[in-house]
Amino acid sequence: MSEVDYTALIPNNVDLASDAQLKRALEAWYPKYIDWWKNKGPVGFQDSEVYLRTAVGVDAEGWAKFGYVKMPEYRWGILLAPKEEGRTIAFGQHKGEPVWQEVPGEYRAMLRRLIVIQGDTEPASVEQQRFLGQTAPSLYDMRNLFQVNVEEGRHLWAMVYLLQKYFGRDGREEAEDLLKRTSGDADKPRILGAFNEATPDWLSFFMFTTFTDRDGKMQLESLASSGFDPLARTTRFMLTEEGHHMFVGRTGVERVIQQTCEVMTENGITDPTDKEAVRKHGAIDLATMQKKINFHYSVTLDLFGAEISTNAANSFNAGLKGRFRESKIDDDHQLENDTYPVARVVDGEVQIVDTPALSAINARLCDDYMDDCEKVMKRWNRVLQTHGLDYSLSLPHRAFRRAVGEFSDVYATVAGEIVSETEWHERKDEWLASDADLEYILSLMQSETSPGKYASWIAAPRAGINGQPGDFEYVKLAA
Ligand code: BYC
Repeated sequence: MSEVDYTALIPNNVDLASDAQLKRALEAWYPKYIDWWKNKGPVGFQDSEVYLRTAVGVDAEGWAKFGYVKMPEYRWGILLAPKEEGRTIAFGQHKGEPVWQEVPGEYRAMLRRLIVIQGDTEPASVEQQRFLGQTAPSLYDMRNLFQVNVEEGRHLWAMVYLLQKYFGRDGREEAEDLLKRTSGDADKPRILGAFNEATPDWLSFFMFTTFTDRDGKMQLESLASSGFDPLARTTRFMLTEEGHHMFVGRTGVERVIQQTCEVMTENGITDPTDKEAVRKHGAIDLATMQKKINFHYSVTLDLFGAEISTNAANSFNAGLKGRFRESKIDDDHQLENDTYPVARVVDGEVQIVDTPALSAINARLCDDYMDDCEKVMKRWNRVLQTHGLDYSLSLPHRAFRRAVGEFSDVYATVAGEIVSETEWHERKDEWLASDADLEYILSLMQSETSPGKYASWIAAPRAGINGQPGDFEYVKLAA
């Protein structure tokens, strides 16, 4: 079944109507979810009509319809990519066996942990972004924020479905707990570090959706090859939504760069490091953007876990979590005799060390992520080149400012040079936005709600959503 049943309270393509127990569990969870949405989701705008897309099918083409929706009435649902008949496990010790339609008993705890961690990030990001609607630089951006938010909500539904359908009472308890932890909360924080950081301004939001949602893509890609078929099918559909989130981030930052370049060109500013000259015109200087890149990228690298990880080796071996685009990799997909080059600290410097490939699964995924991020940097730098600016943005070294893994015990510069703790702290303003920089960004966060108008620090997008014209009213603000 690939069409989505919208007549049910919970839209779905999993024939929920025929599973009374699951239907009851999900219907009992629904009001708690709505409570969470209203209390920890977007502040304000709950009565506004937002031009949102809703999935109506899971096929590659035409899966979404667009229309005005009040966010609490969004049709969150359970959508799985179509089942592939005859699918077999693609990697690990069970390679070649039929995929599992039920949870394999021996891997129950491991699988539950992966699903809970994935599920925990989704509401966390909504919580992190909850105040941003109030300072949106345009209605177009506000609508994109809310689209991202409702879809993260749907991704939570996706994980809750798996927990409630396949993990019995434990699963129901985990589903409740997903609504109880809160981003940044001192007592009950979200599980992973980056999801407890604040997202106080729109540049942070665009950086987050560029870098942290891209971790989402990498992790979902690895789960999309899972031998546990319901997880693979769920994550495959989530990936189609994730694409838009990264688009919002990448083009968001690109538009900020574009605006800065235009301000520099129009006002004859030739020194890219002259931040005051740029700020005088209400734009964001390039050096501060570089510092924001340094922060968001390094925080996100930590989300890959330790480069060398027994957890990752076990979940690969078990056939639960593969690598990025596992089926396209040309090797035996079991890795028992393979090695992988991992960057480690040896004798006070970063060296590449051949390591058993199974234990280096996280390192490899992180490398693939870095390659993907480099492509983004190329696109951003193209804007600078087009404007003839002699400046380029770059990713910091993998060892910079790490809290998890190989580099968590050392202090490294953005170039990867290991320095003393004292030197690092003395120099950190060279690499990270200072309080004054962050205050400047915050001072720019004034909402712009006239259709077709944009705040001073960001350029208009190249095209509207779903082909809409430039002055389209993406959010009809409630009176
Ligand atoms: N913060 O063996 P290790 C997304 C814990 S984003 C705090 O190094 P492992 C999204 C770890 O839990 C994608 N704790 O790592 C984006 C473990 O604890 P226990 C989310 C951390 O397990 C934007 C211990 O340290 N999905 O979708 O190999 C918006 C040792 O762990 C952190 C997933 O991550 C950290 N950063 O790999 C919305 C996929 N890192 O269990 C959504 C599911 C590690 O020993 N998760 N720890 O107490 C996983 O695959 C793995 O759990 C991880 C860690 C890749 C996260």
